[in-house]
Amino acid sequence: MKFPYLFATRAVLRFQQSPFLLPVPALWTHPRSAALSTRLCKDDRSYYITTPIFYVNASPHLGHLYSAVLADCLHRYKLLQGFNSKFATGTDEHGLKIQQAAEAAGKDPMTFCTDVSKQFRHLFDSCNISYTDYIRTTEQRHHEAVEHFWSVLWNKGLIYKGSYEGWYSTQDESFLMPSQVGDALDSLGKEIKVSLESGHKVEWMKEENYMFRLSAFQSPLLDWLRGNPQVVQPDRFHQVVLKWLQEDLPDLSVSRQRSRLQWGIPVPGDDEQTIYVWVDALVNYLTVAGYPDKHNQWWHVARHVIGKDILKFHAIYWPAFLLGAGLPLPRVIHVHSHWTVGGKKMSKSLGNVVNPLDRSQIFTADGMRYFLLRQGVPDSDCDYTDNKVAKLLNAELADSLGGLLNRCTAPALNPAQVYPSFCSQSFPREQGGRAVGEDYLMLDAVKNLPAVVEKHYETMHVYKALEAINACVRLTNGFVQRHAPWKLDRKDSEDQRWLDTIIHISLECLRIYGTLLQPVVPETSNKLLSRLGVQPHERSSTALNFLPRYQGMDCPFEGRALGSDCGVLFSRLENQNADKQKPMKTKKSANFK
Ligand code: ME8
Repeated sequence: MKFPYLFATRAVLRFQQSPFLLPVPALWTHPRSAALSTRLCKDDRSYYITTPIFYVNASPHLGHLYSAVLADCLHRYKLLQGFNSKFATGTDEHGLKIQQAAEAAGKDPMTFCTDVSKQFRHLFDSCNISYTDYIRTTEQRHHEAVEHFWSVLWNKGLIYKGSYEGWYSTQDESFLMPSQVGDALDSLGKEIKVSLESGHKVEWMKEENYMFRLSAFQSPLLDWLRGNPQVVQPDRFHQVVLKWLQEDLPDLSVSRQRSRLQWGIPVPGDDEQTIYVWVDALVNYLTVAGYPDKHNQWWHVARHVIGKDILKFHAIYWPAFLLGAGLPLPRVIHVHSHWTVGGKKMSKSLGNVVNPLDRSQIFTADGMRYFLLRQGVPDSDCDYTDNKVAKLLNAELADSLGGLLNRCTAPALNPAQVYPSFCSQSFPREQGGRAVGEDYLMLDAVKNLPAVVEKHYETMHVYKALEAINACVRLTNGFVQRHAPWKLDRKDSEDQRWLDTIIHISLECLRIYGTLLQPVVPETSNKLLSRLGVQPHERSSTALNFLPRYQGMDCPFEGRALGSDCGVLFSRLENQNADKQKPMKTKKSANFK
């Protein structure tokens, strides 16, 4: 993926500056104090995470679900840690492309937006996306927030009347420099100009409108990024933004003539102009936080999950607007790469769009969540196939994790259906019992797992967290296999104690895995923890003390009855050759002894 230099030249932008152009007001004091204020509140237990708000011009696809699942995972993880977490998603409903899509559908824009927005909401509800706020930019609360935000920028002299002449992509709702535009042929063989980055058609636009003094923010933005090297993650995207900012940064057109764009919020005090859809859209994050009156609790802890396609809007325009308005900047912008299909971007014309609702009905909500988070790598694009989903889920959720639970709770090994006792003579802290060297290594790995997982969740490298959990599940399966408890003689009391110890340790491992997996596969984790008899209040990150009996402490679970058997943990998907997009049959997971 190449990132074009978005601000290569100023030549195409010609604007007349307002005769009343004010100096940038006290701007130079904001960047550092705003950035600093993001570091001061270390003990604050508030957490605020957002997804992009999605355009309603088309139905949701796999990529939209991916962003939502990533943000949901972080939100759920923070709740486990005892944070007061707010999580917002929603739909972006204004702009020319929505106006045109509604026209094409023969619906009035509001009905059209409501219909598609409901589809997004239904998808997210079906996949257990536990948002605390679902925002639509057509809501009154948002209208008020945008008007207020605009007025603040206007009153600070950061917006002036000018004229814009240049390329515009309606599909991307984005202005482009000539260096970002190339030649192409449309479906009828006609020559057109397209955005080199997105491939979408661009048109020459010449309009009187309002301009934002983006150029004044070049150096404050550079200071902010250099002073906060973790603010755009992963680092490769941080570097991309730094590079863009070293190019020219022209002022930005922030309105469109109302005669061309009616579907949007009018510029306060000028009914001839509509606010640019990206200003409108970005302010959604503030609206949810309670702007303009009640945003303080949330705004200084905001973090955004976005796809790489909208990096420029979030890492340049948005912080510049916020600095201009005197508001703190986001703590982190978590950027992820894209899902492709057959190595290509999903698009209606290629017919390769993956419908996430269909897929979640086939693979289950947890199955899709697990797949997306296990295979999705923020740094680089990933290719989707149904076959990969089936293979991964069978191997890791059905066989490895489900098989382990099955083994350790099977009535043949655990007829009393309790969390059995740990015997420290069988598994002493120093060698000498029945445990071998590899068993001690396994205990170390599981003990360290919560810290490893936390580090990866925090940086949104969920796939690494899942890789680590899965490696530990394999170690525990190896432990059970190595000691073959089904071969032990139950009539021999020493054997019985050792058998109980093996099962106790394995259940403790499963308890840690189930607790750590809650943000990723909430239903499966609930099933697992309930089967182990772990109560809801025993599932937070404070409960991640692994195997207290080995440390010489009491274990609250020892001797407790297991929860009732509620069937296989995760059903195997029978048909591995699933790319024909047929619904799959499921069958019970492999039954180990
Ligand atoms: O850009 N793989 O909305 P949008 C992974 N309304 N993620 C993908 C993806 C893919 N192939 N395609 C899209 C907009 N996404 C604006 C945002 S925010 C203030 C306004 C995800 O419907 C990814 O998060 O085009 C991307 O940034 C977003 O959807 C774009 O969604």
